Amino acid sequence: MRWRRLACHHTFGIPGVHNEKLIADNPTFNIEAIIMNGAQALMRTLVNAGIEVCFTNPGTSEMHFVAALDSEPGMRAVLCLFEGVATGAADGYARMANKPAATLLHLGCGLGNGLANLHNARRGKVPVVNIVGDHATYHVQYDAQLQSDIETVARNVSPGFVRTSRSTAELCRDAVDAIRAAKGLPGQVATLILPADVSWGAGGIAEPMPQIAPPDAADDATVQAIASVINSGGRTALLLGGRALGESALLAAARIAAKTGIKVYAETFPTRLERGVGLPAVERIAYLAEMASVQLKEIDNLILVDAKAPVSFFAYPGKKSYLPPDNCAAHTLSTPEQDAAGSLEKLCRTLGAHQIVPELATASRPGRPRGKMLTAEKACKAVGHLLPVNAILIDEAITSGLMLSKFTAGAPRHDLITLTGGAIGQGLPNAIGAAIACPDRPVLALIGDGSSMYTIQALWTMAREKLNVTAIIFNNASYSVLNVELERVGAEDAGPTAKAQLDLHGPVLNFTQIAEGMGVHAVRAAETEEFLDALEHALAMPGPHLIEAVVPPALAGLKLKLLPHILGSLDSMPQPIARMLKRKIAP
Ligand SMILES: Cc1ncc(C[n+]2csc(CCOP(=O)(O)OP(=O)(O)O)c2C)c(N)n1
Ligand SMILES: [Mg+2]
Repeated sequence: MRWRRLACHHTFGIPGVHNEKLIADNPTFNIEAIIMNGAQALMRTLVNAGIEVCFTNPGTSEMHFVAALDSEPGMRAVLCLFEGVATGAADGYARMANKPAATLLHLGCGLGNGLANLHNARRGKVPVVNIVGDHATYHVQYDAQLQSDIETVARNVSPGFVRTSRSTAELCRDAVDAIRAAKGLPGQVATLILPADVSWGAGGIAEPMPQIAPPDAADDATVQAIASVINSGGRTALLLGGRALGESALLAAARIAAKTGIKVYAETFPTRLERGVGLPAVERIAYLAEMASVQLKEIDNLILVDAKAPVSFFAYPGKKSYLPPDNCAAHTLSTPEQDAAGSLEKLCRTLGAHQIVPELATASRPGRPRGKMLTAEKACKAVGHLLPVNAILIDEAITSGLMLSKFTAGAPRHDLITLTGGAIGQGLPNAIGAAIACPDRPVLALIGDGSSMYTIQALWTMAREKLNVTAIIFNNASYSVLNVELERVGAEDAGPTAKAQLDLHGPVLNFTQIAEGMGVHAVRAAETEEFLDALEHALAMPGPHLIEAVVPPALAGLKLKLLPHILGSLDSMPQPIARMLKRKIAP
């Protein structure tokens, strides 16, 4: 009935042909195949596969896909005003929904604008399905203005799946391959390039939900071998990454630790870490390589669970790149292709630890921060003091977030999302995706001022979609962390021009005005009480909200001067003192 009605009113993308005539002339034709163009069939295929959200920034070559949105109520389209917002939103969505969203991007330039956050998704093993429009196949030969090599742009972030669909008939099978590539483990960014004529062509055939085999846990021999390593008596640590940071994996790891006394670490920048009251507290490997070396110093065996052995974020003259000690052996319990939680549970049973009561974080919120002037530390303390139950916490606060983990360790249960690939501009877009994936959960995004400006347009989408996000932007008028890096790389003779490249004074950004200009309620807080009031208000009222925390850089003055010297001497200090200093500087 619905198809009949549609058939009478549309040309279904077949230029110059009346549908009634098409149907009359082809009585044996699959009616759905006649009436769906490529874009409509693709949309249906995505929805069939459980892809229900598309973060869009379209152009002319994507117009049939845009038009198809109205015929597919199962797809929520969310307009983003920069491609980096769309890709970061898809990343945040998948981290929280456990399934991919689609992006809709405009040719090579649009995809290129979205690359940094696709890079973060790739590093986080997060599934994303990019639909990138292209010129019609016959138009390519004319080398029109927007013509570019889209596949080359895509390959860097989508190494496992880049395909230009060649015909409308094949489009949905291509889409299924893309969805399979994205959703299988490890999750990845898959890019399907959609030429305009493949999109508007008639005869699109929607595909059903693709079947994806569940991942296997580590095999018995591997589990036995790892159990022997743990029982061998050497100092052993588990390093959990990727999908080993969810509740069941963490509980299994904590039981193993309670039974055997081994240490448990989490990777530096988790894709999604479940933490807070009732869950095991795991220590993350520090960002600063010298501190990570302190954490790893006396370890003989490092057991990797969906994680890589830690390496320094950057190379520094005279410093190590690979951080485990020379005599430490790395063993793999489970790879990113495998079931991390299942592997840990198997190991737990093999070690006879499955009945052990693990150590869990107990409720311990910090008190209300005091003192008139707001600092980044006090803002983090306020977040720990007020964090609502079941929050999603996004940390791109860079130096201003140094104390965040400490102050939220005993907060109610929450998820933590971090900057997996180091490409800043992730946090605000991630907040959009997380809020859409989990509309009933409060989202708090803590973002550095410098980082926020890469994708500040995210605020507009938050307002338009009425998302329950509280964005806290730390206005320290600086790329503060780069001052630390300037010292660490040994570029001592940096003059005023060099320093100006790290300084955001003149003009100082006014995030409250920026937010209001995009329809987001905003408050500027330079005092502790103002910040607390603003946060209490934001958490009590539906979002979005922006709180501009005007703070001095967390690492400045003497602290900044001393840091390189402390880092340089950690290795030669007695281990308890080195550990104590590490906890003080970056808990
Ligand atoms: C895409 C990208 N561009 C540039 C950088 C280099 N970078 C790292 S941190 C940083 C500045 C961060 O400043 P802000 O967010 O204000 O945090 P703060 O250091 O002040 O705490 C820059 C530019 C990066 N990591 N990623
Ligand atoms: Mg800053």
